[in-house]
Formats: sequence, structure tokens, C-alpha cells
Amino acid sequence: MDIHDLATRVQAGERRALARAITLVESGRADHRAQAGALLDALAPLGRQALRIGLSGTPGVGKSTFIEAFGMFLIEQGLKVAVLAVDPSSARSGGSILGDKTRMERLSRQKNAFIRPSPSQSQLGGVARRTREAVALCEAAGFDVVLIETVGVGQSETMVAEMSDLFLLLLAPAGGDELQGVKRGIMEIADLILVNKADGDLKPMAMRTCADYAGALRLLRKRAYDPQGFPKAMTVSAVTQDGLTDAWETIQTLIAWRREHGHWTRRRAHQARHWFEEDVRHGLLSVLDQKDTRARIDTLGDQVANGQISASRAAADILTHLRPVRKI
Ligand SMILES: Nc1nc2c(ncn2[C@@H]2O[C@H](COP(=O)(O)OP(=O)(O)O)[C@@H](O)[C@H]2O)c(=O)[nH]1
Ligand SMILES: [Mg+2]
Repeated sequence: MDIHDLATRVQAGERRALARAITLVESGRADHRAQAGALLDALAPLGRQALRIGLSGTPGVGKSTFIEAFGMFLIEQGLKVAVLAVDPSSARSGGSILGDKTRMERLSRQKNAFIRPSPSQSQLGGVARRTREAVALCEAAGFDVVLIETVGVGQSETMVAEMSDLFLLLLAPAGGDELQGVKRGIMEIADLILVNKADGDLKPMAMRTCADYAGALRLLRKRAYDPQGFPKAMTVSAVTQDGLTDAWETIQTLIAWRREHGHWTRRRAHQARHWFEEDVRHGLLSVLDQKDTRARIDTLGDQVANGQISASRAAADILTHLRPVRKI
């Protein structure tokens, strides 16, 4: 593969080249990893930055419908939009966004849109690296907005928030005065809560739900990187497109403030450091899965079990014999 040629074509915004480049960063093969590294290095000096928006919500709240509507809205504003999906469960389900592509039919036909289903991969650490690299490729290809979608399960939200400039939480209208069991940790990383389906019969309930969440957000600790009035809760309808303009203006207000006050740069720097450390951690842990290490652990494990050697001495033996691997 000619990496220089691929870089040139990604840089020119060729979608097929971008798709190939993402396939390359998704590969676990050592030679592909090396090529992916070279490709990313070749594209890095461009310094292109997109607005990275993380988006989460439980199945059925309308993520796909919202992305289709919001993506079309952004394209009408003259922007180029990329959609990436992170679905840690896709190894089992076979990639939920694939079925979703039918919900993004209009968007997927736009020349200024790029939609990439989630690769199937069970390990979140690997998913994080692949997704980050795919984001970097979309930025190099000149996309203005990169939407990173994730289903509301497990730790994937935290991971997506750690690679986004802004994190959106999509909720559905809910009856009663119970907040919808949204975990506090998720509330704390949300920059904007959008209560979707604020249309037809559901509208009054959506407005009540929105007020409930606005109240809940006010109870959270003030964050240094938010201007007055944030994080915010708003209503939208992905179907009627009501509220999309408001949501976009709110996003722009928040981002402009964060840029002006240095939080944008600081957040990205912090994230870069975070992912560097995660990669080191991930790389170290993967050493334990190497065949010879595994065998040594098993052998020493037997000896520890029958009292031939102490646990701490066996552990010290393993640790002194670890050889770091480059593959992550
Ligand atoms: N009334 C209404 N229904 C919606 C809206 N957005 C999505 N839906 C419906 O909610 C269901 C789930 O939507 P989908 O986009 O697949 O949700 P996802 O699982 O979060 O991706 C579908 O039947 C949609 O038609 C909306 O704004 N209003
Ligand atoms: Mg969906």
C-alpha cells in the first residue's frame, strides 16, 4: 500500500480513501499498525481540527434519527459531517449501526457526509485507540463536525467523552417524577442534555422531563470549563426537526466560550495526555496475554497453589521477566 498516496487522497477529502484509511487503523496486524502510524504521522502536520461531538443515549431514544436530522441540518449550513460509532457490544450484535444506516438514508447519500459503522471488537481499550485514530483521519480529511455515537452501556460514554470537545446526552420523554435512572456519572460528563421526541402527544411530557433534568443539572457541582447556565437541558424533535437550530446555537455558544477562555486547548491537551497514558497501560497489560508470559504465570500459579513458592515472590519473578511489546 502506498501510504503517501493514501495520505494525499485522504487530505483531498476522498471518501473512499478515508474509508480505506480507517480500515487500516482498525487492523490489529503488525504491518498494518506500522502503516497506520506512518499515515497518521503524515497527516498530523495539517493541524486540521473538527468539532468533535460525543453523543450517547440508550437504544430507542432516537440517536440514529437525530443524527440523520442534525447531520442534514449541519450540511445545510455548509458543513461537512462525519459520523463514527462506538458500540462495545457490536462484537455480539454484529454492529447495530449497520441496521441504523437505513435511518440515516438521506445523510448517507450526501457527498459532504461520511458514516462509519462500529468495528466489532470486544476490548474497550482497542476500541478507544481505533476510534481516536478514525477521528483524526476524519479531521485530516477536512470534516468540520465529527459525531461520535455510542449506546448508553458500560464505560463507553466516558471513553467517548474523553475524545470529544462536547458531550451530548439524548433522552426520551418519561412519565412520572423519576429521573430515568441516568447514572450520576453520565450526568456529570454531559454538556448538553437533549430530550428528544418533543412532538405530538409526547411534547408536554418531553417538556416536563426537560425541566426535571434542568433541575438535576443545577444540583451538580459547577465545572470550571462551563459558562453561566451550562450544562443545559433542551427539548428537540428529530422527526419534526424542532429545536435543532436552538441546539446548534447553544453548542456554538458553549464552544466559542470555551475557545475564548482556553478550555478547548486545555481539554484537548488533557485528553492527549490521558490517551497516551491509557495506551501505555493497555500495552503493559497486553504483555500479560503473551503466550510465554501466560505459560510462566500458569506454572508459577501451580507452585503458589501448592505452597512451593510465596505469592509475592512469584509475582516478583513474573514482573522482572516482563518484556514490553509494541503491539497494542
Ligand atoms: N415521535 C418521535 N419519534 C422519534 C423521534 N426520534 C426517533 N423517534 C422514533 O424512535 C424510535 C427509535 O429511533 P432510533 O433513531 O432508531 O433510536 P436509537 O436506537 O437511539 O438509534 C424510532 O421508531 C423512531 O422513529 C422524534 O423526534 N419523535
Ligand atoms: Mg440507532
